[in-house]
Amino acid sequence: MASIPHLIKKKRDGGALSDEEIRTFIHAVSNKSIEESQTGAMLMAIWMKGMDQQEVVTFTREMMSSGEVMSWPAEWAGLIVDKHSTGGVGDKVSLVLAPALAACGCKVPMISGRGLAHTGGTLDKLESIPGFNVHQSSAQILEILRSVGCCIVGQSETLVPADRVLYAQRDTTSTVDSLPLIAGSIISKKGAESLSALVLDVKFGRAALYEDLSAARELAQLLMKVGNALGVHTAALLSRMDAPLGRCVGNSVEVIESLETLKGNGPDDLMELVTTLGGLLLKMTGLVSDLSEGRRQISDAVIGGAALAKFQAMLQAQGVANETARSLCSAHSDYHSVLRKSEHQMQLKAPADGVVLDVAALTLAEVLHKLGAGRSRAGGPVNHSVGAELLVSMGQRVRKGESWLQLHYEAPPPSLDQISRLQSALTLGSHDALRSHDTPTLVEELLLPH
Ligand code: IUR
Repeated sequence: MASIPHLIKKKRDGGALSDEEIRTFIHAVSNKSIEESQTGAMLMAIWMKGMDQQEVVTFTREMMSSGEVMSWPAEWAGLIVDKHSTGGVGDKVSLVLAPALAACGCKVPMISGRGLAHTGGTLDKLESIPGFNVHQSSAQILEILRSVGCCIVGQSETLVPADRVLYAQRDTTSTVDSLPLIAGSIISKKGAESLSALVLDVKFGRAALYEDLSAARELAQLLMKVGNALGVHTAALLSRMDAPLGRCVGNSVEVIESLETLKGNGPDDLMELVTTLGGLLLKMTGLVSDLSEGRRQISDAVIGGAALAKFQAMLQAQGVANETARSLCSAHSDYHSVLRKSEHQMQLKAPADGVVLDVAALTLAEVLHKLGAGRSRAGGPVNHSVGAELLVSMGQRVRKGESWLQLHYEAPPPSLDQISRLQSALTLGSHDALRSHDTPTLVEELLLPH
């Protein structure tokens, strides 16, 4: 068997690692028989020299096999689905999509993440609901899928342990942004869920992992190839992430917007993404024969209340008291009788007459992160009640002094510089500028498996 220094040298010199060599490396990572310096050196060699497709598939398969691989009852064959997003601002798609898919007959063992850099995390959002428990064992997940059809949980200790080690070391060795390492990390976890179908929401734009559309497309194509090679029917869409999705950014404010969406009052952009991602999954499972029928079924599940009923059942199954879940999901909910409201609110006002031409998601997210909506260190707390709500939409005409952004904050209050950054996130222009400004499409491209 080749020694670890030999494998590092081979990759450093631009060679392709054999299946056996990749297996040796991942085994050494999983059973901790490799030094941290060696893992770091290999990660940097992969970052610099890349991997061919065969290497990425083997790397991903070996990572997947480093821990538990879930198994499901035979009668669910073809119906186990999930989605992955590369991270956005105001992206609350999972909270609406998981119950909508369950209402359409799918089984959704959704494994989500926490906030990363300026982007929000689904688990952080759900934890603003008192009692919600993201830690569920495999046996509990199976039971929730049997009784409800969907759950949203964190990655357990036993699922892809090699990713836990590699991910932490990628962070400290500046090797996060490597296509093979990203693909291995994301798809190994989805493979370990033993999915029938997976849809990827790969973002591009100013607040996305990759600003450039072609770079996002390259990642999407690689993720699709690796997913399909591992036997998961995988499709992707490329969606724009310049402005926040919906009107709310934060944790509990996004839960409220998700609940409103499940009550039929969702913003158009969020509904478009939910119905497209869900429609693709319904088509891939064979539950519908074309995308437009899939979109219609997802939309009906959301508008008609079936998805809301699933969401309520999921909350109860994941530890939320029945009375709390009922109150959040009732028609005229007083959300703040359940979700903690921030101690302070402030309304920012438009500085002049004009038309809203742009809302910069990245600027909003960075300021909110500093105000406590995100983590200042790995494993640190988030303040669930910090967030912002846009009171205007793109293209809307506003008057000088009109409130356009509601900020929810706690001590210490935002500095003058932070307020001015928030103000600069919204761009005002003339009506003529709006006319010459094409409304950008949200979903730019669909990439379907053959
Ligand atoms: N999310 C993951 O699970 N893995 C990654 O490498 C990235 C995001 I970037």
